[in-house]
Amino acid sequence: MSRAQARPERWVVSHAGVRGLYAVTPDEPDIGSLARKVRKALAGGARILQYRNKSANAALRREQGTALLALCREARIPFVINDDLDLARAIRADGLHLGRDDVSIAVARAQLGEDKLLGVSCYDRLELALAAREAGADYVAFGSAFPSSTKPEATRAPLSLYREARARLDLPIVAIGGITTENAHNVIEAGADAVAVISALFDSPDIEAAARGFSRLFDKKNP
Ligand code: TZP
Ligand code: MG
Repeated sequence: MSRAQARPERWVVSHAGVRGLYAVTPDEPDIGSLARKVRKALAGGARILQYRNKSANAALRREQGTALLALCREARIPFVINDDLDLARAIRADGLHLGRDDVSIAVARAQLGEDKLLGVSCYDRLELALAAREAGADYVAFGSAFPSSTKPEATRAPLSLYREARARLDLPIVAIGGITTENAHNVIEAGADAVAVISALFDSPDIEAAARGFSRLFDKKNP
């Protein structure tokens, strides 16, 4: 049985599921406030949620991850954990997002199983994406697409990289970094299947409207 066939059917954790607005959480210590923000992003059409909190300790991450997983189950969208394999395992999240300082795809796959979604940060490097694909990644992310106030030190990925990746990869491509409803069309036209967004979504005075604005940008693109 292929990996796609083996995946659970309660929600679409498949290549096709990585498309549209990919909401990534801000470092927010207060669970109530974080959950309220995420509810709005989901109401506005976010298609996938990543829990990323670089400031929280393991106990807070567990508490927040558990709360957000429940919201994603209700909304029937995949819930992905950034960095933390142990947390992804413990709460049975739908997937894990890995960067260069995290465990390998092989280790994550072995520990999480075939039905989980594994994403890999590839910065500005197509060769990392090609290797990630070989190692069994389900999607790859390139960025920072634009200057990011959340991660100002991030390497910049030129638009030409998204085009080249689109031509050479049959995996979903996620663009991240400084993406707003005004500039997102550039990465979508260059081949990104999804836009991963923190500040332009969660710092917005109207998170639901912002999410809707991002989601609408994908209406014209074929699924
Ligand atoms: N990786 C590259 S830029 C970035 C990450 C995690 C931060 C994205 O946040 P924002 O606020 O959408 O620029
Ligand atoms: Mg990481």
